[in-house]
Amino acid sequence: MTIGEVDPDPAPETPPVPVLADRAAACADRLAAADEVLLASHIDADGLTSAAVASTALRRAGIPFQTTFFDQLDEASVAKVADTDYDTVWFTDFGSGQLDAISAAEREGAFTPVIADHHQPADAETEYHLNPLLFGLDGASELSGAGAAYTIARELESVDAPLADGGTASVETVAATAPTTDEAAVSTADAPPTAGPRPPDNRDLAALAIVGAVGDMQDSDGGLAGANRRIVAEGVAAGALTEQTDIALYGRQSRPLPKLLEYASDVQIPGISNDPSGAVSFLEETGIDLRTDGEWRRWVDLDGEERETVASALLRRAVDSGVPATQVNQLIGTTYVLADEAPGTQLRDVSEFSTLLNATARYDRADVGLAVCLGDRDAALDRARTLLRTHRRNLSEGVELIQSEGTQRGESLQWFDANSRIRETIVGIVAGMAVGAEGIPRSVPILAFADKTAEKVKVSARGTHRLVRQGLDLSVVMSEAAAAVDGEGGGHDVAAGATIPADGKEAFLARADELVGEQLCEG
Ligand SMILES: [Mn+2]
Repeated sequence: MTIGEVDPDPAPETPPVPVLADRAAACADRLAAADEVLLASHIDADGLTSAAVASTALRRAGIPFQTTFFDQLDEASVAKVADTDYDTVWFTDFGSGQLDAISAAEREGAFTPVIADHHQPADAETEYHLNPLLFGLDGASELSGAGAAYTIARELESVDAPLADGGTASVETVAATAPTTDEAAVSTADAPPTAGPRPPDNRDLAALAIVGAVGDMQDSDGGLAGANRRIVAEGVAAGALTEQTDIALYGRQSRPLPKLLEYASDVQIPGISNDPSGAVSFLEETGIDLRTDGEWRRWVDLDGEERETVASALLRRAVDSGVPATQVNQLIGTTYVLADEAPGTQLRDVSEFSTLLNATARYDRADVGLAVCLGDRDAALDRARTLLRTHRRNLSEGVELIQSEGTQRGESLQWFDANSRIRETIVGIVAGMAVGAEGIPRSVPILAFADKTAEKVKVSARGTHRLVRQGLDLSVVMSEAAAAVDGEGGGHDVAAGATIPADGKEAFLARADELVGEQLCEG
């Protein structure tokens, strides 16, 4: 196993995604011209990192702003935004899919939108709309919401910062509460401004942009690709990120060695995966020291030689037990490390960082996740870790529930109705994790329903890249099937969601089944 790094980009003045540069510059100019900006972002790991990238860039540029989060941008939340006094609203990690509602508000003079998103745009237009899909890039795999925000952040560098370095501290840096309920108005709350001098450029924010991309699962098939690779290169050049070839198991930084192997679920290795004593005896056979002062060591505690010993033994074991070569190859992959974070913490590894953020966002604590992104390593980080423990328990209980009950089969899809037994904010993650287990085939997409309110149901849909290659586009399925029952939906081809009236479930399901059937038949 060798450790390799990407070539550092020698030219910080080169835009990270050249094809987006003009649009990013126009967006930055519009933001710089605003008296005060309302920053509205999505509640998930990509949305939180988007908000962190955007708010740090605004603060450094001396542009006053407030931040707010929505778990879903719909007509009601756009109306709430329109009711505020802000004349400029920067939407990150959402906005494109709701462009019809947003551009209608713009035409009425409510606000000027600036959008940094990567979801499928609705059929409407606005001037300051930055989305990779508008420029021939793949929004599902090449650039995330945080990456889109990053391209604008790089253009905001050239904006003067009269207040930020003026010492008067009159710039109000504001983090958000989490107005996720339907009743909540746009609300914002004070947060301590992040200290420190303004760096020479915003390339350090590439690290957060990559956490967002990985949080949106853009690193499948051997690391990040496309526009994301340029952002990685900028992060490496700025010293914020390192790229390594390493064992591709979740938890390299924080999990005890036996758990690292036991919990690894992407590639099933007989006698190790889901086998606590098997994982321990496998490690004992490698002959490396497994404990320090009685405590299990973690992957990050091993030196290069020890890592190589364990990785080679693991590959050998996989091959010997008949794991297909394509899967064996997946055990080693490209990993990304946040160079400034302490080794052995979740923040050091982009995958673990993004999971930590999801654990805050999905439990109405976007403020905690944002504070961690902005540098809080005390109370907010403690709180985030507690939330993560709860999140893990809920995920494994949710997966167990789906596995024990199995899915219902339609013609072209499978579905599971969790009612209130799985939180609607994590039902999509749970459905994705459950796919591939016994009785839950990968050959058709899965739809999972969970109650949102008494009247509304959340639907999360997950497919596979193979199904997408066969023609599946869940973004279209969710938006069209939702429209058929007066709901709203959208997202990506491989993962999408909708909110529908509770009494529209059956009609929604029938329409979705039909649409998936048509897509897979034509594709
Ligand atoms: Mn996203």
